[in-house]
Amino acid sequence: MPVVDSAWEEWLRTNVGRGCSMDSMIDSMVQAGFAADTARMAVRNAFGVQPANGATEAALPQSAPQTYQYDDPPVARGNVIRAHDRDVRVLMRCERPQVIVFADVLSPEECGELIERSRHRLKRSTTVNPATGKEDVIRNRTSEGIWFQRGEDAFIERMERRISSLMSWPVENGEGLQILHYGMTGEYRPHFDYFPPDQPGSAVHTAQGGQRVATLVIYLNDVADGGETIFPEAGLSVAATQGGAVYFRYMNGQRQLDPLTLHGGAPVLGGEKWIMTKWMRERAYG
Ligand code: PD2
Ligand code: ZN
Repeated sequence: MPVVDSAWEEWLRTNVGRGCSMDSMIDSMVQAGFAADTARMAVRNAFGVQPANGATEAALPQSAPQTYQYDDPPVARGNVIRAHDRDVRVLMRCERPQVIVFADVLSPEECGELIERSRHRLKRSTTVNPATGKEDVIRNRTSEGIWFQRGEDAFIERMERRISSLMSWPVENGEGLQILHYGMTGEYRPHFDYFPPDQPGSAVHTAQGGQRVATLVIYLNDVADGGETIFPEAGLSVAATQGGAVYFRYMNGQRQLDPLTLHGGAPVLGGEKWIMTKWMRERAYG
């Protein structure tokens, strides 16, 4: 008989976030071989329900979180967006999840300069451990990275002004720019960029600036093969082309988080991959 291990806990969290009903989740677990009582208890726990003795399913409070409500993203409409000092072309917009693909966010010279400034400063990337909030080097993320401080110099400040204008979100709410390098086979397995609200480690990160609301990943080189940014729940894949970028927004005006923004960096199958990432917060950061 299966047990409710960390993989099942993740499944429970994801499906609650997606707005699945308790009954459908209990059915799925029973079909997977769980005893009905075990399945019911695990699902009720995941919904945060503590039934009084003898309470029936029908009498339980409806505590399922609402499904994510898509409100208008802040990014300007149109096929070309004037972003501070540069015209950026829109290649694709997806409404659910909210994803926008851009071309020409950076010039080839700007991409080259960012790579050259970073090459000698790279360190193996870390990921936030959701339980502790500490940074861990883990297998899910085989890349090396560096951070630029916000407004570190005039060049970085110009990049930040452009990105802020494109994302229509204040420069002050941005984390410092991060550069990542992936070698052959390097990847970043699917994850959320927001801090999971139900995990104790997230409070450390949201104490300053609040939750992350949106991400812009900018590609600094053409990747010969693989290395796409993938959105497995949406069936979307964005190819890495120099100066292009993918924007995705996962927090709406009601502070709900969109589970369809699960995303990853597919393994690099040929050549290497350089990206620059900007994460925006709810409020001023840093
Ligand atoms: O390298 C990427 O394409 C990628 C994909 C998903 C980067 C990130 N997430 C990230 O840095 O959060
Ligand atoms: Zn990410």
